Amino acid sequence: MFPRDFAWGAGTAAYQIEGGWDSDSKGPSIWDTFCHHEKGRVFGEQNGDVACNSYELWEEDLQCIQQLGLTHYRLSLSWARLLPDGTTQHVNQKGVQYYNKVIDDLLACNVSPMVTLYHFDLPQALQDHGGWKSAGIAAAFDSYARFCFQTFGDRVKLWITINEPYVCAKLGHEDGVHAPGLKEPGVAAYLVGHNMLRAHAMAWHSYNSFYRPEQRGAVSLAINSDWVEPLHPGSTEGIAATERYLAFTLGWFAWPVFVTGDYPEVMRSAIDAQSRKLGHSGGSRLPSFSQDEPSVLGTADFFALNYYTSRKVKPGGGCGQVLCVKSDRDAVDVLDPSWPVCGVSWLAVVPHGLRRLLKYIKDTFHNPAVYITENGFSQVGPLQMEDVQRCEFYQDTILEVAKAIGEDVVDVRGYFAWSLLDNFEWADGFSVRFGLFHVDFSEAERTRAIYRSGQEYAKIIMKHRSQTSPGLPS
Ligand code: GBH
Repeated sequence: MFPRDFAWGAGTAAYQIEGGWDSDSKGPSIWDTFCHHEKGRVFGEQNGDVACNSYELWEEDLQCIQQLGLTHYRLSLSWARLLPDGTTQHVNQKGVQYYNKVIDDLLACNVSPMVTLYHFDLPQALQDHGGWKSAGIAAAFDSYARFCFQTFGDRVKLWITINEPYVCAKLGHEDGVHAPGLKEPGVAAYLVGHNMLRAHAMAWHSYNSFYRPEQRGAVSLAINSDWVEPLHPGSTEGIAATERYLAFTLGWFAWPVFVTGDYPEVMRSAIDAQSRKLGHSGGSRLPSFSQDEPSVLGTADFFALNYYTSRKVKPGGGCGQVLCVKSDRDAVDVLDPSWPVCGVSWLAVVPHGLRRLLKYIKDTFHNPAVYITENGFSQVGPLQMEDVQRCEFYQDTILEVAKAIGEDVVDVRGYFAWSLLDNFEWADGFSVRFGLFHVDFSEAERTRAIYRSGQEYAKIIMKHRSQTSPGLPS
């Protein structure tokens, strides 16, 4: 059912698990600043100062990884831990040592690392120079990426440059609910998304020219997308709204990289039409790619998808007389009442949406190799170690992945559960738990304990690994 070398993984991100926020001369990141100084933005004024304390407890994480029988582990590097002021002028050797140990330990246990360079935690020093809104950020990211390829690329063969540019752009610079907490609707998100694509493309070209010949790895960016369908399948407006919705999430980043080197046409025309309607003068709010820079087209060696949920879509939504992404998109999403919602309000459980999205990706983006780099199920409120719903969720979802491979012939290469551990869930703090392992945040030891769903995932992995390699020693 699953290819023999299928990647069975789980993921985490540096700020969500590491703690050690100022240990060993780590520099502050925008999430440190956001949590420490912005009142009322994060649940219970919580922060990632300690989180799971993985900076000190890495070996316990490794035990969890082994207990699950993972073949792959996805982690992110803290840019400000490696380069405290964001630049390669100052390298923090303690940070290098930490990640060297993590990578070496994984390999010693026969687990392959997938490494994300950027998972929401920009060095504050770079934010002070304009952050992702400034054009210069792309070169800074490229230097950081080269440093990482140079330092870790002899052992790391799967790279994600940027995690979820959509979330950084929209939640961080339009809605202001993520760091850096800017609320500059209708303009900043497009600029930030653009600079993230430029940064990603520069890093991919650096890898391709200078590191790939020797290191032979693969580089992509992780794109988050819900599966969407029209609320009223017979409505022409509904179908058009659904297309716009997809263009403004998945298409925003995948179209330039996989199809044309530019944004989806429907996205630009919708933005420009809205600008005209509200009398916005000046050029398009959606930047253009310069001919003088290396193209973003073709800068992904595989498709990295973060999928959590599905939506029904109808036309509408906006911000009155203010320009914003929502009104540009002119498409609102609603939850189908027949879909159960787990934990957080946004997460409707729709495993079949993943299969449909995978088929859509195959058909739209030229049949790429796909890694599902995140997928998970949260719990909120009364804690259940016997989390049977999440067990079902993983069974159902992995079955849909199997159908995508077996029946729709999508080239899926791996599946990464989100997350290895309960962790700092951004604006929701520690109130939302995505882990396969429970972490007790009330005590200093941060004890990890496997959930029933962790045991279930381990069983699934064991079953498939033995089925897919008949007769071979593991
Ligand atoms: C992922 O994003 C992140 O990569 C990961 O770090 C995180 O822990 C994980 O999700 C679980 O949340 O509150 O109505 O504005 C997933 C994509 C997009 C899902 C934004 C939540 C917010 C909906 N996310 N969305 S709302």
